[in-house]
Amino acid sequence: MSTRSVFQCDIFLLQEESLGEICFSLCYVPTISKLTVVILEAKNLKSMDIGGSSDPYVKVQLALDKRKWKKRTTSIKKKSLNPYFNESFTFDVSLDQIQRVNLVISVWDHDAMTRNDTMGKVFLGCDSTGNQLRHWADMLSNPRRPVAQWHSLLSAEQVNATLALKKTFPVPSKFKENKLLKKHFK
Ligand SMILES: [Ca+2]
Repeated sequence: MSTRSVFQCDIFLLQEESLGEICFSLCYVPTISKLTVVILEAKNLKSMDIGGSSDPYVKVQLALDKRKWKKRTTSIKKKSLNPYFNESFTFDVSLDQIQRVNLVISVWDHDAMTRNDTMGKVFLGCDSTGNQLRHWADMLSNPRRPVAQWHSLLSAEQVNATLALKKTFPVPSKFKENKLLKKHFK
């Protein structure tokens, strides 16, 4: 097995750790510069509280040019691992800005006495890949039509690392091949 395929295997295993899934719809209307995100529902979330449940709510954040830009949150659903939200958020985002935006969706467990905890995260937009990028591209190619899709939640650490990596340390494509590393360690 080559170094590259071992690395890909590790990423696959990380993504397999189940943190549940979230379903939301996206709709962009370029003529009025409106992005609408509807948080529909989540399922199979992790239990965070004693008693085997959680009190989930969802944060909807926009990052423009890798900086935090706009943020909204849903209501809290008490004691549920399969919450139904159906809450809609509309943001002013121009056609120029929509090309440079990342949408970060995170699920949190509300705690009355202690700090709220993140339960999982996913991001879509100009820096996303795979399933997330597909959903984003579907939205852009179908203006005015809401496009709903399920997404597997990832750990907050994993999503933050991906976003931060691109922010501070863009890796040139030649390094991704690992040729330089192999040369060094021969
Ligand atoms: Ca809680």
